[in-house]
Amino acid sequence: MERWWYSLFSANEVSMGQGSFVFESEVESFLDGMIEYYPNFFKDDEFSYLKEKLNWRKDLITIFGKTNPIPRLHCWYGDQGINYEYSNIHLPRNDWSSELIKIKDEIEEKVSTRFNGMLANYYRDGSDYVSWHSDDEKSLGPNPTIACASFGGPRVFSLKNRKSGELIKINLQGRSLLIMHPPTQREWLHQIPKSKVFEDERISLTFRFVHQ
Ligand SMILES: O=C(O)CCC(=O)C(=O)O
Repeated sequence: MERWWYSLFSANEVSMGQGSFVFESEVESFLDGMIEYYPNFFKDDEFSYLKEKLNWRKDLITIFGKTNPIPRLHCWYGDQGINYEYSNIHLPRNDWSSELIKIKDEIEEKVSTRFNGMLANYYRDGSDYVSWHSDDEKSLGPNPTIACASFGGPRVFSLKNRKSGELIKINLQGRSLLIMHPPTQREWLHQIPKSKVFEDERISLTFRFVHQ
């Protein structure tokens, strides 16, 4: 079963089925509050700063013996000693900038959770993507809260239930915040699928707490 929760075409316009209406609430919540979406969370779109100033990397990934570039750019920012690795890619740590700390502070205040690391992803166009996965690395503990800030153009974010295969899609807008509370990572996979239509560049910042 597939559900399109909604798509937002401009900051506050929501289209559902045939109709559209103005999105007035500050937050939409799905799956009994497990997922919260704040479409206009950030006052400013920090895309240009992030594109220019973050220490982007083009890493290689090996799957079933085949090595290819990862289909996006990425980089890791964290507290001293907080390192991150996924799919056998070790990401060198970068120090927080004051701009990143400001974004992190705003999110921590909303979520009432402390984060000590952030994985940034830069999707250059619709052919960049991240495939189905969950943020379930051991270092994140059994019940991680993941907060995902989006800047730049919109992209579809899909969630798939591990047991039932239920599919949910949310059109993530620039300046939005998506919070995945536990047990999202245990019960659902997520992805940013490849898109055949033109997509503006997008940067996501996913904040986590890494246990050392
Ligand atoms: O770009 C996104 O919104 C998703 C990124 C993601 O899935 C991740 O960092 O684990």
